[in-house]
Amino acid sequence: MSPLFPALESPGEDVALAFGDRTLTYAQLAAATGALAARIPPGGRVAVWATPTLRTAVAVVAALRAGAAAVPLNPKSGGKELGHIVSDSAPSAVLAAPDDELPPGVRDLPRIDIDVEVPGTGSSAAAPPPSPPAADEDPALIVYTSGTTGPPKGAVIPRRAIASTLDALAEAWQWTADDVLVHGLPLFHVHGLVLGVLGPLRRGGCVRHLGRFSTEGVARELNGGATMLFGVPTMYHRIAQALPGDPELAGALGRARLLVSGSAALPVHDHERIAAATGRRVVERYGMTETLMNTSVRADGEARAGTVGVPLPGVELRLVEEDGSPIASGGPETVGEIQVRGPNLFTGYLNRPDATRAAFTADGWFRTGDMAVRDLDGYVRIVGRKATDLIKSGGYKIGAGEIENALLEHPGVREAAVTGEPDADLGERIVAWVVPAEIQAPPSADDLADHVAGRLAPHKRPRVVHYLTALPRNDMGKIMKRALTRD
Ligand code: MCA
Ligand code: AMP
Repeated sequence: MSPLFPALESPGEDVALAFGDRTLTYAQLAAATGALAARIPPGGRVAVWATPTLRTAVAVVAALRAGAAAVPLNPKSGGKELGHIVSDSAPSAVLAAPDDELPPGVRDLPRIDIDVEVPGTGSSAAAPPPSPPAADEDPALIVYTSGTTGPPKGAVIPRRAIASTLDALAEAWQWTADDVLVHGLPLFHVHGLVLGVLGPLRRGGCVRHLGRFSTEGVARELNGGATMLFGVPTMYHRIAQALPGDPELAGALGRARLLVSGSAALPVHDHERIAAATGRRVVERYGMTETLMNTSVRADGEARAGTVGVPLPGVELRLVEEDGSPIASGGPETVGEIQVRGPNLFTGYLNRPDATRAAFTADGWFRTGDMAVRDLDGYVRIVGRKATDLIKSGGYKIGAGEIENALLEHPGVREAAVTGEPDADLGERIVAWVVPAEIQAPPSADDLADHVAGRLAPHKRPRVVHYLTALPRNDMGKIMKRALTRD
């Protein structure tokens, strides 16, 4: 296929990546990724120890230039989660910075040190042509995503999907090489990595990564020439909270060309508070790991609070009834499940033909599990999810089942159920309902949070723990989550 990053073919001196004061021009990026790509076995899979750093961005681009698929690993994942991802994806090597300390399991993989300091930008600029050349359908990324039960599944994202979603967003957002994007998102998920790093590089523009999200960092970069901001609703909530006492932040946001929110619903209250303080309306877009981006409010469209806009170019979207039949002419009162079809879709879950089959209809529509209505002019409004066992917290998708399983592995837990409840900052917070093994000596909430954080990931830890003497169950023995109340 044509290169994913045309600007790396004849690279110039414009800045491509900035992480704090570490920057790389396109010429330097071409040299660094060219040299690294030559050390990556083409065609297979390589893991990337995905810290929010310049090195991770270089590693992923190098893997793509080598024709390999990158498997980003969250460095904060616990042993159980990392162990599953490494054994499921079986990477031939791990790309990591020389000073990264890798945990057991990851440490045992052959290691390729990521070097971003490549002397000279001439002869090593071009990556060696992969053999055979990477094709459109070849996997580019394997990104692990939670389901309602069981361990996370690896979504196989082909090169074609990345190219098509980024080009569709460019059209919808009038996104060009002149744009400078600022964000502080993690680089092991689609939002921060595909949209936030590969997006600017495909356009030949620039990304400035904050390392860690802060309203100060956002204000500094937008006041210093950045034109776009990407964030999850938790970040916009924190911005909305800070705005009343921070005129510099309000001025910075007012100056931006585009403020984009995604990964979860942006509360209307935060949308309106930001609009009132800055004169700018946040644009929402809707996507999934499996589908990349499906809809967005367009840069030249109306940013209506509570809507995720219209289908992106090339994306077919329909709402269906519970029995799967399409809703022909809906309207703002008719709720249906969103199904999508198009070149933005993944090819399937790694090693999970059963889950892949279940995710698609016979004629190739992907079942998102998101429930929505359509305004009369086609704007999509997401109103909920089919599965109550999927929790979105801080923009991360978390399956109740994987946390329940982790809790049950704690010796002090006899029974466990996990739910999500509304949280002004995180959207939803994880709540654990636990029947202790010894009612008189229950494990503490901190102990249970540490246990889950250490096995899975810190963002999957319960924020609230309720202790019960028994879980409410129906006649079949199934836990009735809707009946959960404090003892
Ligand atoms: C606290 N911490 C702990 C524990 N308690 N660590 C271990 N064990 C514990 N018991 C640590 C955390 O690791 C973290 O460390 C710090 O305390 C604070 O954690 P927390 O409160 O959880 O988070 P936060 O720092 O307040 O983060 C909020 C956030 C974050 C920045 C909004 O949730 C975030 O980055 N979200 C982005 C999610 C995302 O990218 N989703 C995209 C999915 P430390 O301080 O060291 O960090 S892709 C997707 O959804 C689709 C495609 C789409 O549409 O985009
Ligand atoms: P993930 O599996 O982490 O990629 O999360 C995908 C899910 O995030 C979708 O199925 C939606 O439920 C949710 N999502 C993403 N963007 C939005 C948005 N703008 N509004 C509401 N929900 C969203």
